[in-house]
Amino acid sequence: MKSILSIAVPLVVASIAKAAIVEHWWDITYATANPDGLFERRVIGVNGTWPPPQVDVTVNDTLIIHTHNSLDQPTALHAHGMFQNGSVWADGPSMVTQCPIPPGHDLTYEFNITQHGSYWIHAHYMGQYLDGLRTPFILHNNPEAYTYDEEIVIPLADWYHEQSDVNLDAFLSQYNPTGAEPVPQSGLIMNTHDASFDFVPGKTYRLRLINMSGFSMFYVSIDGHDLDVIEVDGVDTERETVKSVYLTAAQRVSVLVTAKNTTDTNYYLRADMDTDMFDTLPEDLDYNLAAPVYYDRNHNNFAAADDEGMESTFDDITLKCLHPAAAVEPDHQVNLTIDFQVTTDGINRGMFNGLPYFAPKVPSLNTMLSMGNLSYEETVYGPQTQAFVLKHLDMVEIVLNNLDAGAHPFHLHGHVFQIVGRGPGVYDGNQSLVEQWYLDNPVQRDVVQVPAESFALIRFRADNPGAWFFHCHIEWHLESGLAAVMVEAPEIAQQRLKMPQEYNDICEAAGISSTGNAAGKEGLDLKGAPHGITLIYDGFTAKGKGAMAACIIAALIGMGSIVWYALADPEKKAREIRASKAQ
Ligand SMILES: *[C@@H]1O[C@H](CO)[C@@H](O)[C@H](O)[C@H]1NC(C)=O
Ligand SMILES: *[C@@H]1O[C@H](CO)[C@@H](O)[C@H](O)[C@H]1NC(C)=O
Ligand SMILES: *[C@@H]1O[C@H](CO)[C@@H](O)[C@H](O)[C@H]1NC(C)=O
Ligand SMILES: *[C@@H]1O[C@H](CO)[C@@H](O)[C@H](O)[C@H]1NC(C)=O
Ligand SMILES: *[C@@H]1O[C@H](CO)[C@@H](O)[C@H](O)[C@H]1NC(C)=O
Ligand SMILES: *[C@@H]1O[C@H](CO)[C@@H](O)[C@H](O)[C@H]1NC(C)=O
Ligand SMILES: *[C@@H]1O[C@H](CO)[C@@H](O)[C@H](O)[C@H]1NC(C)=O
Ligand SMILES: *[C@@H]1O[C@H](CO)[C@@H](O)[C@H](O)[C@H]1NC(C)=O
Ligand SMILES: *[C@@H]1O[C@H](CO)[C@@H](O)[C@H](O)[C@H]1NC(C)=O
Ligand SMILES: [Cu+2]
Repeated sequence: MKSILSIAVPLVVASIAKAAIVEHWWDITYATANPDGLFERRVIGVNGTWPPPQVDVTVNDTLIIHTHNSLDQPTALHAHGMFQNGSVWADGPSMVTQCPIPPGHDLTYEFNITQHGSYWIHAHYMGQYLDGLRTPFILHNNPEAYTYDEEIVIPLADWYHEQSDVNLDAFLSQYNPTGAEPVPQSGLIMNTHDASFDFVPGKTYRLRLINMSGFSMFYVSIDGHDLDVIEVDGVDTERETVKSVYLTAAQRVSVLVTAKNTTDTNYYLRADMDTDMFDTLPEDLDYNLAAPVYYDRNHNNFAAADDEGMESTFDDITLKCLHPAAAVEPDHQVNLTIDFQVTTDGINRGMFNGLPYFAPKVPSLNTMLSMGNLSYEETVYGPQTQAFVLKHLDMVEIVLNNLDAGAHPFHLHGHVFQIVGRGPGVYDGNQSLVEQWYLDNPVQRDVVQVPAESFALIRFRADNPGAWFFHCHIEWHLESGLAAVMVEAPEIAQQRLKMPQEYNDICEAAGISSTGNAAGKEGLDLKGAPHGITLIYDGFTAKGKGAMAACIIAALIGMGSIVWYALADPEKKAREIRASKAQ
C-alpha cells in the first residue's frame, strides 16, 4: 500500500501542471532593421525592437497581450489558428471582429489556450505584417504526441524593401491592370539571411516550420535527411516520412529529424521559393535559400545537394490525423468562386462570386451581436461584406472553385477544416469530377492551398458562434477583395458572448459605431454602407465606366475617416501617402 502511494503521488503532481497566466506587454512601434543584409528599412516591431518576441504558452494557460499602438496608423493583432471559442472579439481582423486600434490607444487580447501546436501572431490590418509585425506562437502540450529531444522553431518569410502601404498603392492601381503582385526582394530563414543550425549526433529534433510569408510559397528539405511530418497547422498527424515539405503562406508543418551518428559531414537546410507565383523573376532575388546545418563547425565538408526543389511530390491532402475523424455529409454548402477581374474603379481585384470584399462601417461581429434576429439577414452585414450566415452545429462544406491561373492559400478563422476532395476545373456538384475523395480520415488544417484552375472541397462543423473571416492569405489578394465572412450561429452568440467594454471603447475612439448594421444604422436601412466597386458589365461605354468610377471614388472619399479605417481605398491612400511625403 505504502509503496503504491509513494509512486502515485509524484505522478499526480507531475500531470497537474499548473495552468499559468502568461502576460505580455507590447508597445507596437516602428523600428529599423536590415534582416537580409541588403537594405536597412523602417519596420514594425515591439518596444522599438525587431523582430517581435516569440510567444510560448502551454495548453490550459491564459494568454494576455496588452498592446499599445505607438504607430501613426491603426493596427490590430491576430493569433493565427486560434479557435477563440468564447472570445471571438480577441481574434483580431480589423472590421470583422474589432475596430482597429487607433494610434495612441490600448487594447488587451486575452484568451484561453485550448489547442496545441505551431502558430503565429501577426497584424491583421492593411499589409502591416509584411512590414514585420509577425512572430511565431508556440502552444506546448504536456505530453506532446511524439517524443523528441529538442525543438527548433524555424520561421520562414519573404521580405520586401518597400513599405507595405507603398507596395499596396502600386498593386491596387489602375496602372497595374494585370494585378501583378509586388515581388519580394529576399527570403528569410529565422528572420535573417545568415541562419545556421547545430545538430548533435543521435538527437531527434522537432523542427516547427512556420511560413509567415505574405506571398511566397516554399519547399523545405535538409540534404541527406528524411523529414517525418507530425503536425500541420496545430493538428497532430500520423508520422509520414518525406524528403521535402511544401508550405504556402500561413501554413505550419512540424517534422521530426533524427540527426546522423557521425560529425564528419555538414549539410544544408534548403527553402526554395515557388517561383511559379512571380510575374517577374528579378535577377537579384535569391529564391533558393540555404542555411548550414553543422555537426561540426570546425570543418567545411558539406554533403552534396540532394534538393528536389519544385520537383517535390509532397502533398498535404494525403496526410492522416493522429486522432481520426471521418468526414460526414454536409448539411449546408457555400459555393465560393475565385476570380480576378478589373472592376469599375479600374483596378484588378480578387473576388468571390464576382464581388470583391469591402469592409463594412461596423465590424461584422458587432453587427451580429447588436441586431437581434435581424442578424440572420445576410444583407445587414453589408452589400460587399460577403457574409454567409451559418446555422449552429451544421456541417458546412465550402466549395472553392479557383478560376485563376495562380494557386491561392485560403484561411478560415476560428476553425480547422477537413480537406475532403480536390480536382481540376470547376466543380458543379458532379461528384465524379473529384479526383479522389478523402473521407475516412481527411487531413485537418486551417489553410488550404487551392491550385490554379481547380477546386477543393473543405468541411467544418459550425460549433463556434462568432464572425469568422475567410480569405486568401496572400496579403495582396486579401487587400484587393478576396475575402468573405462566416457569420456563425447568431442567436447562440448573442446569448453566450459578452464583448469586453474596451473593444467598444476603441471603436468610439476610432469614430466607428460599435452597434448596428454595415452602415452604422438600425434595421435594414443600409444607405451609406461601403459598396459600388463591382465587375464591369458589358454594355457600359468606356466613357460610362470612367464616369462611374469617378463617381464611386468621390462617394468613398466623402465617407471620411471611417472609410480610412475600414477600406483599402487606393485613391485616398495614395493621396495620404503623397501628402505625408510632401510634409
Ligand atoms: C516592452 O516594454 C514593457 C514596458 O517597459 C515591458 O513591460 C515589456 O516586457 C516589454 N516587452 C517586450 C517584448 O520587450
Ligand atoms: C477562460 O477559462 C475560464 C475558466 O474556464 C473561464 O472562466 C473564462 O471565461 C475563459 N476566458 C475566455 C476569454 O474564454
Ligand atoms: C488541461 O486541462 C485538462 C482538463 O483539466 C487536462 O486533462 C489536461 O491534462 C491539461 N493539459 C495540460 C497540458 O496541462
Ligand atoms: C510560404 O508561402 C508562400 C505563399 O503561399 C510561398 O510562396 C512560400 O514559398 C512559402 N514559404 C515556405 C518557406 O514554405
Ligand atoms: C545511430 O546509432 C544508433 C545506435 O548505434 C542506431 O540505433 C541508430 O539507428 C543510428 N542512427 C542513424 C541515423 O544512423
Ligand atoms: C424577431 O424577434 C421579435 C421579437 O423578439 C419577434 O417578434 C419576431 O417574430 C422575430 N422575427 C423572426 C423572423 O424571427
Ligand atoms: C453550389 O453549387 C452546386 C452546383 O452548382 C449547387 O448544386 C448547390 O446548390 C450550390 N449551393 C448553394 C448553397 O448555392
Ligand atoms: C460528371 O462528370 C463526368 C466526368 O467528367 C462525366 O463523364 C459525366 O457525364 C458528368 N455527369 C453529369 C451528369 O454531368
Ligand atoms: C466550442 O466550445 C463548445 C462548448 O462550449 C464546443 O461544443 C465546440 O466544439 C467548441 N468549438 C471549437 C471550434 O472549439
Ligand atoms: Cu490569393
